[in-house]
Amino acid sequence: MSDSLHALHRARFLNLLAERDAVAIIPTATTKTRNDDADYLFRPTSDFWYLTGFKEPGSCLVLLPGLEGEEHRAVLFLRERDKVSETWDGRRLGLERAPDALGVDAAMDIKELWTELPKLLAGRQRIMWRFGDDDVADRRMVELFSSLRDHARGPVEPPTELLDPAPALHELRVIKSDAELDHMRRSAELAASAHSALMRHIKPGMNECEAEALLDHHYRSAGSTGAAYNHICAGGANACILHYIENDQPLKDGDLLLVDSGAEWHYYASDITRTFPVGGRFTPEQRALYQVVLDAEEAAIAVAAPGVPFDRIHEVALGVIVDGLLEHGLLKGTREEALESGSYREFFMHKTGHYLGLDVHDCGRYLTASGAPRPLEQGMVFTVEPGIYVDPENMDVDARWRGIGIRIEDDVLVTEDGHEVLTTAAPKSVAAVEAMCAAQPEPQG
Ligand SMILES: [Mn+2]
Repeated sequence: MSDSLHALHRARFLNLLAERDAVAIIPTATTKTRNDDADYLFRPTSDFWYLTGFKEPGSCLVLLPGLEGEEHRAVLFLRERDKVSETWDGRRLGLERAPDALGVDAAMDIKELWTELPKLLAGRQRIMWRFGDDDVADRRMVELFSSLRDHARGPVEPPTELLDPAPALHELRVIKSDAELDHMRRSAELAASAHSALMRHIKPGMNECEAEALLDHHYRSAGSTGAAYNHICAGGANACILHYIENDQPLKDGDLLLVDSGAEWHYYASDITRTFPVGGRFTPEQRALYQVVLDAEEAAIAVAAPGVPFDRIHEVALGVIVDGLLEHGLLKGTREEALESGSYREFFMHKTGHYLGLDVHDCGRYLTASGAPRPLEQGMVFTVEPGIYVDPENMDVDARWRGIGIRIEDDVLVTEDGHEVLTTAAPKSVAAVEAMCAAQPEPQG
């Protein structure tokens, strides 16, 4: 049976293509060598997965809106079945089973892609193809374009326009359907339970790598494809390195552990950050800054609703962070001066959130066509993730603050009249975090 989720996405995109009188050619990812003859684990591109729900490498989708009242057609190119290859490298769906399994109209051998495309594209003027992902395929596309032009005869016009499919396709991906939200909720719940398990598990003397291992164990043993991105498990001052992924240092009593990790479920991402004390109790300085970040995060989430401009989320969080930094003497002067000069950037150097979906930094525009901040819409999912990071070498602040890095991040769905936080199951108040840290670890299977 075909998966209605992907069939729905395909139908929507085909309608857009029909409006634009364009065909689209959407290849999946290419396999990448890790070292010698070992490859990185394959993952389809998000655009290809969105439209097909098919995860085998060596695949390409061709979408052909019907000409003059004909039906739209979806043609999938994929690897033919092969006993020897399947014995060595794994099962293949194959051409015969693909139409029923995936709901496409026809299946063709990927080896024939570049010889079949000229026939499929005959009489089409606009072709959507994303340049820049694969040099070899880009060259073949240019050759195909040129060959169609050279061989155009009589009434058949050659193609005249090559367009990027991303603007149209990525706009569809910004608004999540209920079926997509089911996957995103599952991803969020899985990540939230992993963060809770980690708070119970971590003790002084463990290593950051043990935090990473527990997250992987949690995700994979639940049947997820794994982590949605490289986990950040940053003890102490490592938290001040925003994309710290070495995760190989010992965890000390008195330090915080910042964990930024999300699960991937049906290739949909969650993205949660929690920061908790390795020894189970915040120091007064850690608690003070933690409360500022938490207040900022909750204030920013509170304003999320349809019609609110996306950058309002950041403005609200930033205001609370700046007030807190002033209150604790980390910043000098007034709120206006700090905002005007950007002096806060020493402690809060990133924005407060991003779209979330098949990609952790999901596609979609943050501005309207006229360049204004884009209003939130029902069905958008985005993260809210303010932070405070005090560089351990910052000699302008009192020594007791140095090396504290805190971020708190939740995943927020815009609903019809407000919002829903998808990641509430991960504790975040000071009391709830300390209580979870004090709880007994779950037995590990
Ligand atoms: Mn994030």
